[in-house]
Amino acid sequence: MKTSRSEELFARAQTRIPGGVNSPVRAFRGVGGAPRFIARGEGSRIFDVDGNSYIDYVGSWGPLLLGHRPQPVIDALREALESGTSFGAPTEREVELAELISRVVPSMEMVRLVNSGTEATMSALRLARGFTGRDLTVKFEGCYHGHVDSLLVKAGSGMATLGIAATAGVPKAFAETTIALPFNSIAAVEKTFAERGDQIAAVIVEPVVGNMGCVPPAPGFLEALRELTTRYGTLLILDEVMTGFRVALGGAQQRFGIKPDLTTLGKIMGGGLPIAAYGGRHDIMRKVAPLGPVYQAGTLSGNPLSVAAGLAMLRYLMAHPELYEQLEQRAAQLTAWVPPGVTINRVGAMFTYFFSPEPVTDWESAKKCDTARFGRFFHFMLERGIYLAPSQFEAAFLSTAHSEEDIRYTAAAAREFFAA
Ligand code: HOZ
Repeated sequence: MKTSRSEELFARAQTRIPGGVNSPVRAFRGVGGAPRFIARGEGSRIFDVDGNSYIDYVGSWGPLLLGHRPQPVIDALREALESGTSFGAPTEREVELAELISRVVPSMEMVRLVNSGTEATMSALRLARGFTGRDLTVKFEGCYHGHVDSLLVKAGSGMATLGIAATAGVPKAFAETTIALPFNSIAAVEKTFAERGDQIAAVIVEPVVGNMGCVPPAPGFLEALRELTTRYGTLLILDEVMTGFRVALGGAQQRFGIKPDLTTLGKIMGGGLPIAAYGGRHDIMRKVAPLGPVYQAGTLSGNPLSVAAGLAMLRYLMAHPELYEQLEQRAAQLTAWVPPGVTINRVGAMFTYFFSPEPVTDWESAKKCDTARFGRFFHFMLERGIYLAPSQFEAAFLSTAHSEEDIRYTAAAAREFFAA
């Protein structure tokens, strides 16, 4: 496979961009080698600058539930572009998008649009502190909620990939407002609440973790979080940036029947454009400026292009509920065969091949994976035109554009690797 143009670009990029990339995991440090520079995408495939084509299981890290360049999103963007790119003033479509989100995710009684998942979690957390008058947050080891200062404690995703336990640049006082507990441990949460429950503003959790690889909640875990937070007057924030509109139309909260106080959304809700949202109970959201004292703002918030793409995406998903069954079946087909020495976790159309024979239920078990072998698997698949996330600690994402043939080809390549 010829990769010289990607290599050239990577060398050039590294002189002007830290690590040659604009988000760390893309640098391939978790698997070695030079990243492929992508020229375009279509359906289930991406094409690099050397002309190689890959079946794409990254899907822009989750947003592309309909694959690359889905017609409804492209049409909506073309139309929106005719009217302007940014106004910094309210538009009709923002109202429509907020209404639609509330309809699909009923716990989001009011919604504020922002530009990225990081902004959504940062704002939700500030709101939780402003609403409760408390400072502490409980998060879970291996969960990643964007690069919010106080949440970069034992975080997953790039921090896990690069082995950074606590990032430089976060004041100690900020980090000390966060209590990181093992995911899926009800006992740890109960103990923490018994000791400091009256100081905890929020519990924030990825209801299905995507950022240490895919790790589902143990039966009863989310329910216990709901019960404990209610008992102590703490807000429960479900970070559905990855799971929203993916594990079910109404996200993980629909799939697992949990009603959070606040929700954060991103990725799919923008149809591949930068947009995110936070929202929840009326009484909490009414604390957000200009109604209340919790300040949050943004010039590009509710950007007309992102809103148009998001509306087109969500309308399509609402009109085609059957696609979730198709995604479920295809993902089940792809992950049906469990290779020796591997654990596969899957929830709907997100999954991870963990290179560990043990169940992976939290960060302690995830970090036991054989990352060097994962790296060899990654490159074996890449050479065969299959593009997986370049880290053991990220999830793979399936789209409706992945055909049965894509799935068969991918499964056959995986069997070939494990047979060798
Ligand atoms: N950290 C995000 C995935 N969990 C985004 C990675 C990227 O866009 O490079």
